[in-house]
Amino acid sequence: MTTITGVRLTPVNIPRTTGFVCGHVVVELLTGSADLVGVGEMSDFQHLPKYHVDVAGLERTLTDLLRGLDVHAANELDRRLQESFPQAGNLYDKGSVIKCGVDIALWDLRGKLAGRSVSSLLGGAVRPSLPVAYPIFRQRSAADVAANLEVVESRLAQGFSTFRVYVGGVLDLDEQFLRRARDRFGDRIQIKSLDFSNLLDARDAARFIERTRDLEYELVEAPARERDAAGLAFVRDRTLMPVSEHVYDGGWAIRLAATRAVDVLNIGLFALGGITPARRVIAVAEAAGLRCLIGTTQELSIGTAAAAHLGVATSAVSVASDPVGPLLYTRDIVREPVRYRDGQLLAPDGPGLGVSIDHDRLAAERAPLTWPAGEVASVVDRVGAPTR
Ligand code: GAE
Ligand code: MG
Repeated sequence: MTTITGVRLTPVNIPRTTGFVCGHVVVELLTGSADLVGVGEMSDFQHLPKYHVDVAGLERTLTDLLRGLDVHAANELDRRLQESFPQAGNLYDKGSVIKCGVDIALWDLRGKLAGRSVSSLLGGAVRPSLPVAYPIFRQRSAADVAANLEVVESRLAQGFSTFRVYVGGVLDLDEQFLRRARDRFGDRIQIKSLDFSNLLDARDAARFIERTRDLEYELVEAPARERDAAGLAFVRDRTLMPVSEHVYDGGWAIRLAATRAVDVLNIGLFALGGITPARRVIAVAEAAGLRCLIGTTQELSIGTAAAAHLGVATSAVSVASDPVGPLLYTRDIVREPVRYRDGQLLAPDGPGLGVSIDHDRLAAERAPLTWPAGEVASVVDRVGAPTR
């Protein structure tokens, strides 16, 4: 029996290429053997509401919660995590981010003990790699439109041909970007989705879809206010566009299925609390005949590796997924970052998640999580440095 002897949490602040700094917490589950440590990541706490968790206090809490438990006591470990961090029912619930970090470290540990990759523990890969869509962040000025067209050009040259376009801010600029992208790149690019991020109500989202539907995109994500299943169903029926929405818990997944509000469930490990609860939601999708994609908050390599293992081992994931964090951040804290090939994310070879912490890098990045003064809009859009 291998027991958990302690939990080590290390906060890091990693800037994106846009200058926006995201705080993450690296998780190490200790076992008493220096050679056997489970690694996880509480990814991207830089979402509203604008506060951070007390990392030292959380480390003590998690140590008390997990110490002495058998690594293979998955039911008891999950019960304790769910009981102590109940689902809040919103996308950026910090409790879910915390559970996710621990859960993926437990999968890593079990994989290391078995000498097998996490995807192998999940039943084996059903595809060699995970197709992903590269995100184009929301246009806030005419200059953004021009700059984002260049992003498409350069990512195309690197093998990414599927894009996800954030919309719902300045609609005229959104439309301008979409039209110019189609004119310039034609069918060399696929637009997987317009992601409305719940910024518009359903009627306004439907109007925008009607005015841009000639631009050929595969689906629309979150085209209604948060938790408005009736609004999503309205958009789906009115526009006949396939709809995807983020899932925050099993109850919401069941409601989305029962109200015929969506075609696709967006399965974000950060939102659901890790691989273990995500599998329960995937079972709902399978029972309801819905397709899935693996969503993202934009993780570093550890969180992205977890998404990759789940994605390659889940046949319901038949829509391009979203995790491209390692391409958006300027630095990482692992020895070998996860890799992308021809627009697909590769699940690292195991054992476990197949990524290992570079302790020099981790020490260099270690710093308290902070919230510099800045505009809420830049937090939502993930584009500007959150400083004035
Ligand atoms: O890049 C980001 O951090 C985004 O905010 C991200 O968390 C979400 O947009 C997410 C989504 O699909 O809504 O990727
Ligand atoms: Mg989204």
